[in-house]
Amino acid sequence: MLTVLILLTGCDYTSAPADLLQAPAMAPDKQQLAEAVAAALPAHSKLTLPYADDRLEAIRRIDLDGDGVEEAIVTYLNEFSTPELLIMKQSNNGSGWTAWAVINEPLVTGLIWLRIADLDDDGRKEILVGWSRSTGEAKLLAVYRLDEGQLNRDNEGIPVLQSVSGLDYAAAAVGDADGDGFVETAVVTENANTQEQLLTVYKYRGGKLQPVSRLPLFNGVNGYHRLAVGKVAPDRYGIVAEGSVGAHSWYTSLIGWKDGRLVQIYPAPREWETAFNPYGVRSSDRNGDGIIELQRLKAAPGQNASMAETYFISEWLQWTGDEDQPFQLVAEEYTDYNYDFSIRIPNRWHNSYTISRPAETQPYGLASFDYHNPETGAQATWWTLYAIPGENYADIEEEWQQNSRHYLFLREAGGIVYAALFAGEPPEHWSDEEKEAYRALIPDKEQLRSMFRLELAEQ
Ligand SMILES: [Ca+2]
Ligand SMILES: [Ca+2]
Ligand SMILES: [Ca+2]
Repeated sequence: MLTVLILLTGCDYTSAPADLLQAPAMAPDKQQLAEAVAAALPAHSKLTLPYADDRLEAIRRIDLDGDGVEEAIVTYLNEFSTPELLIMKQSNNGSGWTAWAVINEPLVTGLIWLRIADLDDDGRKEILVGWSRSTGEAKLLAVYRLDEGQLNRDNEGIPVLQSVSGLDYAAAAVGDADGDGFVETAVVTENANTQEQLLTVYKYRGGKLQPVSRLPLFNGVNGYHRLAVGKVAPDRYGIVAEGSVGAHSWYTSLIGWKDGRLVQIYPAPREWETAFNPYGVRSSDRNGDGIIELQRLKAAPGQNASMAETYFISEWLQWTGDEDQPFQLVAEEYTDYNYDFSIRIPNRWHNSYTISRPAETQPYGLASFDYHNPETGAQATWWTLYAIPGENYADIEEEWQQNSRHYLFLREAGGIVYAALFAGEPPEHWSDEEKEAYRALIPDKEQLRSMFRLELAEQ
């Protein structure tokens, strides 16, 4: 229905998978909005998503002005493939949607980031937009607010909402950075001449982003790409900054406060090298307790493989705020970024497991989870995670059944069946004690099910 309508009105949804933009079965009010959007956008526009965004909606509904009625913000590429935003308002009697204003900026090439938050706690939300500009120019972070006074008309008579504040930036995030209950904006800027990487925390006051504190960051990065802002220990707030280094490494830094000024908490000078990871990391609140954990990659023990073939385990570390024991391990996981799943490692496995490449005779096997005794060197597979194309699963399942193998269907998603195949018994020549240790740690089916998590589906 929607697709047909959109094609008729001259814009289409092909810039992102259609199912990311709208649920297939649309409630009538959603459909009404989608029709209004299609009619309001210029011919040959395409809905788009900010490319560093975790919300997969090109049409977002949110009450911007605090009057209890939702507005809609639409992100799209106009007929010249230039990114713009359209704000739609509902008519007073709730009978429909009308275009209120467009947000655009001269000479921008891409829409990076969009956040909507009440920055000054006045009950009205501000709109933060990260724009990319042509090569060699810093990205632009601009703040907008619904205000008739900020409306100008462009030469075609279309109302355009002017930004109230704007600055160059490399990375930005919004959140309560200092624990005062209000949101701040954390921004990293890079100076192309001096290579300086500067973190600034801003409060939005009097219609402007006002700097509160600044801290130079480690500048041996290609650039900082991700910031996370909020609670970083049970009673501490701050910022986690992550940047790429060299070809594929990443660097992580945790910044907190001392006497109202930003200070670097991690890495401390003596643990400098621990802040580097061999591949990309994304620190976040992984265990759902409201506190951001640092992600750290370590090679699964007992491997003798090239870097590219090595399995890495993610350790999720939470800052305690205590100087003697500054970090606490809250979770270990194995994540496969090609197939987008994670295996949560049970605590009882810690120091008794590793991950290995499944034997060549096992097609579709991605990773084997092994008993591993670091003292004796004993290692044997408990079970192997399979990702099997849906059309092949029946054949493989039949083979497993004919061979009386124990296996577990975990999930089917995106045409892939995820399943676990149990290995069986530990090697004959092991000591009884080692065999017992092996058996004691085999997960049962319920435990294994709870260890498996599909990242995309469960975000
Ligand atoms: Ca506000
Ligand atoms: Ca705050
Ligand atoms: Ca957490």
